[in-house]
Amino acid sequence: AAFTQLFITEQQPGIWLITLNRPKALNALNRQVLEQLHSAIVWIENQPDARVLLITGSGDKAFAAGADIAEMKDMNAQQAREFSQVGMTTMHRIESSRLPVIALVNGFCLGGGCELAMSCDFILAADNALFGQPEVTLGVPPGFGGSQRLPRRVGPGMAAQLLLTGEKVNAEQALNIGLCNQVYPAQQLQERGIDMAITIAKNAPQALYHCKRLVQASADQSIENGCRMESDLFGLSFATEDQTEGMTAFTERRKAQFTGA
Ligand code: CO8
Repeated sequence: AAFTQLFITEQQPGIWLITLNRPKALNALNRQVLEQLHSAIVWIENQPDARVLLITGSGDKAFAAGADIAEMKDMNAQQAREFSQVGMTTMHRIESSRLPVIALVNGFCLGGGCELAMSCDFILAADNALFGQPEVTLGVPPGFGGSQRLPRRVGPGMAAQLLLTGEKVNAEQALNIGLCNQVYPAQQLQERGIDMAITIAKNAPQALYHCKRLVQASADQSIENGCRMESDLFGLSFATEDQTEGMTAFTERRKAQFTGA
């Protein structure tokens, strides 16, 4: 496939980076970008050695400044609902990826951009990051899952404040409310993100996937159901070679070499 709106690079063995590439439009998410992003994730997952996925924006101004307003402006209700579904599908595909996915947020991360970042497992931010859900200033609510993912990240009260004011928060404020996990100098963001991805990639792939699913389940299920799911996945992991390798390596006082089997 030709990815005209994205760069896809393997930064380190198994560590893949998708860079949104519409810097002149501050990486605004139009239909083509959303569809290519979806295809790119599937393509990367099909690389057997892929371990971690990073998503960032090209240029030094933006991760993504939202869904493409020019493309949306004249849509009717039916078309808008359909466009929303395209975005929703891509966001859900990221969330349910077999790979850990980290958003590296450089600059503006607004509307659909923030919704994209929140579909990732977690967010690392540059010190110039600006987050927000300014949809209400355009006369609409969020359309790519922001009303559901933001409260899960920052709690309902803070989510309501951000959604109702439409105001932006800077990297430090985003850190304080738990929207991003770390803030780095902009020039270091990519390198630090890759370092964290390398740390993650050393761990057992199936265990990582179980953790990811369990964290997501915690938002939607009773603690009883979530803990039952944890027991099930814990049990399942004892049927993997990586469990044997991980625990054997510990007793042999060496580093485990996980294969994903
Ligand atoms: N869509 C399309 N183009 C955009 C967008 C966008 N979201 N954001 C920026 N651009 C374009 C500008 O039009 C401009 O293009 P040009 O040079 O051709 O005029 C270029 O990017 C640079 O932008 P600015 O000149 O405005 O740069 P500034 O540094 O002056 O300002 C801002 C940067 C503050 C980020 C400003 O561009 C801005 O406010 N952008 C819009 C932010 C926003 O409101 N985002 C939310 C969009 S709504 C949304 O995401 C809903 C998601 C769900 C959709 C549901 C489907 C129906």
